[in-house]
Amino acid sequence: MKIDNPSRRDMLKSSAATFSVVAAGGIFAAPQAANAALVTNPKPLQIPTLETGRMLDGVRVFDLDMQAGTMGFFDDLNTKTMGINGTFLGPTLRMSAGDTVRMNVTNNLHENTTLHWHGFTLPAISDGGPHQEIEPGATWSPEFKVVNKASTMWYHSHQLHKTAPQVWAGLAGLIRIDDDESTALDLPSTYGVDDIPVVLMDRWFTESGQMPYEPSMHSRMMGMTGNVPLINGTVWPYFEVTTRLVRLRLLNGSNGSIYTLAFSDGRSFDQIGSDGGLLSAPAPMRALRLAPGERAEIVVDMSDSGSVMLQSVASAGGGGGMMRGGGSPAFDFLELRPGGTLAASPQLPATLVELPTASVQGVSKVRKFELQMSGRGPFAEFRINGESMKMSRINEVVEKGVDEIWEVSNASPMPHPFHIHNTQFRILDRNGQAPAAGEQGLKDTVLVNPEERVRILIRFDHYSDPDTPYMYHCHILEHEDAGMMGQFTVV
Ligand SMILES: [Cu+2]
Repeated sequence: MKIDNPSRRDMLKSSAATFSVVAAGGIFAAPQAANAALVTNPKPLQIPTLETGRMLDGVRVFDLDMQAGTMGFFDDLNTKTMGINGTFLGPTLRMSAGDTVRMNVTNNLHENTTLHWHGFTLPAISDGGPHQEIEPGATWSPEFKVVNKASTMWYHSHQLHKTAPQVWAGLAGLIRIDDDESTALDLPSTYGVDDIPVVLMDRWFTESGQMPYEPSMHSRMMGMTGNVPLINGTVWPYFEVTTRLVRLRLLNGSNGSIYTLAFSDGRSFDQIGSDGGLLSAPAPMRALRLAPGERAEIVVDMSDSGSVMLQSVASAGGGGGMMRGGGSPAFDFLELRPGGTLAASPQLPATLVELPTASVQGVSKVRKFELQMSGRGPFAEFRINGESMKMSRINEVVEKGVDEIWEVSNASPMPHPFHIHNTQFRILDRNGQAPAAGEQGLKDTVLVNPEERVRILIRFDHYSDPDTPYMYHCHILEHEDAGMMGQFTVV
């Protein structure tokens, strides 16, 4: 398949050049856009409000208002945005395993929307997918028990054909789940102090500071990417570090960018968690590839007291070039700036949680999913197993409580992050090779590279409903909106 010019590589090159950082007066000087209008000084990282909800008859209740507003990303410019209980993104919702939660989601927008609890195991009617539309002025109040483990989840719009523009505008937020196991571990866990929410995104800003959702033909094919990196909605943020160890809860909340994350001085860090919870042991690494929808919790040691930049490093990816390998853009995301003497941190535990071995012994049910792109420009088609998403079609019926192997293969020339609702699965292998340490834990989204076949071990333990389906789909939101999505029920 051939993709139109301009190539993504050229686009990324020019954006990197436009926003390059020059060293002057400090390790990292204020970056300035070539366009004089898009100016800002480095700003303290915005930490989303931590909401613990209110207790009502033993139920933890969150009130979430989806609304339009404006945001001052740049000096003297107001950008039209959407947010939840605010003008861009939403609060971090904190809950504990075993809680029963109720979400009162009110749609104050002028269009239909939904709110999906990404990563959660929950009843299909509470999932917040395309079947749980909320009309303007209406309130939707799903209730479910938190059966997931301590983890970093998130919530975002999942409106049919409109997920990409609505998330682009800002309809997303983080969820933090704690449990007894995580609380007993001596990990950095003070929100906003040594346990930091890090929502990674990029947005395309116009000269007037607006970020309209107007994808080119190229962006519809490759996923919408931007020229300005944002962390928690902050342009050019720094975080003042006060402790020796810092835990970052990373979410790739972008529409279509795969980031290769690393620190500017090449220091190593430990990954301690994946999408659905903590790993069995810290996994040391120097770079981490994070695709849209994926989360990773990492711990970085700041005891040397030097400033360091969390970057997305330009990479052509594996497999020979941007198109085949899924390259990442060059962005300076977040400066970690130690201030004064750092408070001592407990040593990172050598082991974290016990995870059962992912074994295929006795598993006989295998389902195959092939990710497909065909055509180009206005005739581009996005399918899974030959079918584009159709609300009235149930593609798969899965039996509750039965182990299955899902084989996800990529027959297209670019990588796709494959996300499955209502589950945390385990990656068995990629083209027969065992996954890297950071991918051996609980996952709900897995990046499938071109010509790759990823096998996962999956089971739906908790709920059944023959009428309401869950989704599986590519988490490049332009692909999802264009039909790279299917539906399954659990019976
Ligand atoms: Cu895709």
